[in-house]
Amino acid sequence: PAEKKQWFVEDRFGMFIHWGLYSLPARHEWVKNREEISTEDYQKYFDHFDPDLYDPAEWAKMARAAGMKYVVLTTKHHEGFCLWDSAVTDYKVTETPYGKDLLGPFVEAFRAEGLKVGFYYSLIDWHHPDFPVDPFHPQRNDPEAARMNEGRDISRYASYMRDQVRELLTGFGKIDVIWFDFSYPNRLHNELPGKGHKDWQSEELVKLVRDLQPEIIINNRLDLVDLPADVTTPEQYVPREWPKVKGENVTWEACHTLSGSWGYHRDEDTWKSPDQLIRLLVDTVSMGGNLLMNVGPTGRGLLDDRAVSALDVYGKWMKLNG
Ligand code: FUL
Repeated sequence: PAEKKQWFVEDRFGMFIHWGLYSLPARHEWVKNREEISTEDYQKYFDHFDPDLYDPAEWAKMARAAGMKYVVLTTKHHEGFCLWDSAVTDYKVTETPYGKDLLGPFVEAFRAEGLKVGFYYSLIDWHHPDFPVDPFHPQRNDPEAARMNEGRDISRYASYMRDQVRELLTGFGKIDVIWFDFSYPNRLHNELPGKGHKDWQSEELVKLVRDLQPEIIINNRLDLVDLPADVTTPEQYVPREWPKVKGENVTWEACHTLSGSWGYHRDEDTWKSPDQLIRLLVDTVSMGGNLLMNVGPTGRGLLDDRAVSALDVYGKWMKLNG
C-alpha cells in the first residue's frame, strides 16, 4: 500500500554505510574479488578486525546534522562477513578481536537520533561454502576451482540466507528498509548457478520478510519480475526520466558514493566537490527520487575527514534551504 511508503518518499535523503573487513585493506569493497585474494590470505583482515574507535552515536549525529532521515548499513556485503552475532556462521564480528555485536548499538544509536533504520544484505557470498565458484568469484582462476565447486548446493545457501534474514528482522526491533543486493550483469541471470531468483529462492525470501516486518520497504534487486518491489534503485547515475517498471512510474532511490568505491578507499582522489554534492541531491529530489549517499568508515570505525567535510556541505546547505 502507498501509505506504507509515505515516510520514505517524504524523508528523501538517507545515509548508506558500507563497512566490513574490506575497510581494512582500504582499497575497495570488491578487493577480495578484484585482486583474487584467497580465503586464507583474506583471513588477516578478520584476525585484525577491531574497530576501537567505533562510536555509532557519532555517525548518527553526523547523519542527522547532514539532513539525512534514514540509514542503510551493510550487515553482510559480498565478502560474507557479518556485523552481528549470527547463529548460523562463525564468519562474524563476535569471533574477531573486537568480539562484540556491532549491529544492536548501531540500530539504537540511529533510532536515538530519530533516523529510520535499514539493512543491506548481500545475496552474493564469496565466503559461504555452498555459494558457487562462478566466473565472478574471487577464486575463479584458482587451479582448484573445479574441485572447490564439488558438492556445493545453492539451496543450502538459500536456506542460510533465510535464517540470517530472520535473525536480522527479529532481533533488532522494527526495521524500515531491507536492501538486498545482487550486482552481476543482468544478462547472466539464471545462466549461472547462484544467480537469479530461482537460486536465491527470492519469492520465499520476500514472503519471509513481509511476514516478519509487514511495513518494511523492500528494494528491487532480487531478480523478481512478477513480484513488485517497493523501490527501484539506480546506482551511480541520475536518471533522466522517471524510472518505470512495466510502463508505470515507480518509487525510486538513487545511491551514490562520495568518491568512487563504496568501501573505505584511502587513496582515491575522486571526491565529489561541494557543488556536485548539492546538485546530486537537488537533481534527485526535484525529479521525484530519494538520494542514498554513501560513506565508508575506516577499519577502526572512523569517518574519514573528507567524508566528514562532505556531510558538512549538506548540513550547511540544509540549514539555509530547509
Ligand atoms: C553494488 C555492489 O556490488 C557494490 O559493492 C555496492 O554495494 C553497491 C551499492 O551495489 O551492486
